[in-house]
Amino acid sequence: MKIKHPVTSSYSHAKSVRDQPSNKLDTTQTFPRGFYWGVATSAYQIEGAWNEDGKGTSIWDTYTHTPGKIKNNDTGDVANDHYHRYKEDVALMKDIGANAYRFSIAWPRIFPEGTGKPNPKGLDFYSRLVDELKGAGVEPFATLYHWDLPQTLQDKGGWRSREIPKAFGDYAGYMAEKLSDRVKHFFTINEFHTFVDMGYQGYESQVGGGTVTLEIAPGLKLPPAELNQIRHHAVLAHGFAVQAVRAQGKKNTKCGPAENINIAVPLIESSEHIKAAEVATRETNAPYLTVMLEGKYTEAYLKTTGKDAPKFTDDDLKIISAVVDFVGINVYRPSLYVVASNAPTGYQEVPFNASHPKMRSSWHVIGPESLYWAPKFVQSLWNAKEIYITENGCAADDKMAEDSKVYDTDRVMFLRNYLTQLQRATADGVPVKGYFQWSLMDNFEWSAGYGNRFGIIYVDFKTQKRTPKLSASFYRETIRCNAVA
Ligand code: GBH
Repeated sequence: MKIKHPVTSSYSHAKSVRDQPSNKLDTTQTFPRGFYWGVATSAYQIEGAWNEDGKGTSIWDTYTHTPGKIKNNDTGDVANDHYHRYKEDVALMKDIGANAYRFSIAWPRIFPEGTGKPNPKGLDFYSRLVDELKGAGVEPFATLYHWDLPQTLQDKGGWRSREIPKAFGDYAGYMAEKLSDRVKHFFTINEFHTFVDMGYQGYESQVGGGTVTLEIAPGLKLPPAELNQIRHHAVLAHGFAVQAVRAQGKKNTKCGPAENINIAVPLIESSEHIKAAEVATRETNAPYLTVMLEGKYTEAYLKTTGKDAPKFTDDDLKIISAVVDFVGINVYRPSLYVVASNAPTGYQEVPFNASHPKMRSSWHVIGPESLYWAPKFVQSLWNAKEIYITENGCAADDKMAEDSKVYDTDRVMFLRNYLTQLQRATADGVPVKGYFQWSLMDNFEWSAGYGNRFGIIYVDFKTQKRTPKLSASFYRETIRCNAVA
């Protein structure tokens, strides 16, 4: 019997065990028709060309050029040289069968000073990239901010300043005006939670035993009141951007956030624990997704922050909660919760056992069910009509074997388990429209430098040679069948 593959793609279907009647693909386990199977990257992590074609300096240029900040003092000066090799990289996406690509735009390439006069050469790069993608049948999804703030804006106070949200809105509107003839989906800001907490406070993570300090650019350590104000500015910037994309983009241009939502996973799947985890999801994301999607800070958030609560107006809340077309969430690790009827919150977070399995990154405890509960709660709490998994993936100790192949068996295991849970969510009717694997290729992993490899394509950073790993074959087969391979 012939199996129908819901994903229509231009490359020919190889024979696989699934095409044999005895191993017939169970169509109840497929993903929805028209599902976007994507790969993701960000500008600073892959582009290189840090001072080419009129690009302004970003806080990441400054930060990585400061000795001692990054492992091995690695920088993104050259990175994957994607700025010059984007055609080769698009061809690799096409070969995997990806039908979507999430990339980010470097704000200082477009506005070298953050505001004012745009740089046509910067825009031209993204315009050529988008054309290349469209030509390859890969739908472009653009992120407007993946942490590379123009240095001139940092010099004016960075995200502490209320001028940044306005400047971000102007830049967002400009990009929508220039690209929305071909780009139909814009993400405003990548990981509010991470860029604020790790950039402006720095904090310690204690998962599975050891303690690691997590910090990213600009590497400041501000007190709670300033931090809460920055959080407020970040969501305000998102709101201005949503309004601007809508005002200046062509009709049907869609816009939403890409947040690393704190994923509260019920440790035990019974109704009381599930309810507790749902409440925890709402409260632990109060200054980010919750205020964006509800238009108000929760009472508990305002109470716990007290005198350090952000200063805001009713108008701010209206802007912050500008209606989004979709909610993007990055899913890497769970936080575990149980019900706690005597706690004022009603829930309790459970620490990870020291032997809890982890991937290569110090913070990366494994929990496949986070890819079920995260979208599930985004739907149940906020009635999201469209959800994207804007990132999911892991770092592993990848080495090239003597036969020049990379056998990342652990990444295949990781992806299979997580994707099975995502399928469970779509089967439940959770409106997940697409999934972006982080990352297309190994790249500059922030403070960890080039040591932590997140790609499904291996990169030799001396030669820039790209080699698809075993996980790329797994992903190709998953896409081809529209079901976990
Ligand atoms: C994302 O960072 C980024 O968007 C991407 O650029 C990056 O390369 C990728 O994922 C892989 O790291 O509280 O223990 O979770 C997200 C991951 C989220 C990792 C916040 C560190 C804080 C420690 N980060 N997390 S913990």
